[in-house]
Amino acid sequence: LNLLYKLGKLSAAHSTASDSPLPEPNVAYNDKISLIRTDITKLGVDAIVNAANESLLGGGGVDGAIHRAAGPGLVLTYYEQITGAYNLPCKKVIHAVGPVYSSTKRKGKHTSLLQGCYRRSLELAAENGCRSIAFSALSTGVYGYPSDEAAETAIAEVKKVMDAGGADEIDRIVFCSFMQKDEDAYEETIPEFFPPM
Ligand code: AR6
Repeated sequence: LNLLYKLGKLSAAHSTASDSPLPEPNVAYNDKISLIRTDITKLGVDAIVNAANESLLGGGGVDGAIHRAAGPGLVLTYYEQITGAYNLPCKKVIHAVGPVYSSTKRKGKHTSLLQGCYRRSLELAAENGCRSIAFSALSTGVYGYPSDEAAETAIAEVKKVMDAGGADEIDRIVFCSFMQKDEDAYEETIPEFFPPM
């Protein structure tokens, strides 16, 4: 993959971009955006974004993994949109409730809900002094959002926030995928919005 060629340069940049160590991303698109396929609970970024639900009690998927790795303290504070990370290596967890996908619903509705998750998470990260953030692929598991549509919405919204200066205080934005289908969707879509350096 020709996008891998910047990895050497990227890892040098990473050591200064944040005081949180991060495993080598799979692909770097510029100094700020990268893609990694891993278990998000292992990432030592300032904030990870959980794909939560409205019950506030945790659940399956990435939510369950985060709760198991964080330990029981997380449940106590989970009514907040941003919490401490307890036993996780990150510093904060942002709990975003993505939309349930329905192909029969008006497309604009779930698109705007998913956009709001990415926008609000970046706002919360910036407000809380987080310099690095890793997003799980919100709504693409139990909530059934098609990977390509979700990736396009996620990446376009992050770019929009960046272009408006809303992520100026954030050094690193990581799209963390877990399944091959989501990694493929990001790999295809990110270069449309962030051409490789
Ligand atoms: N690290 C990173 N990504 C993960 C991990 C992990 N450890 N485990 C799963 N994923 P989902 P949703 C990916 O179902 O669709 C929960 O029960 C997964 O491959 O976790 O937003 C909540 O409590 C997928 O790409 O979240 C809600 O009830 C992505 O995380 C509901 O599921 C999101 O899949 C939310 O559904």
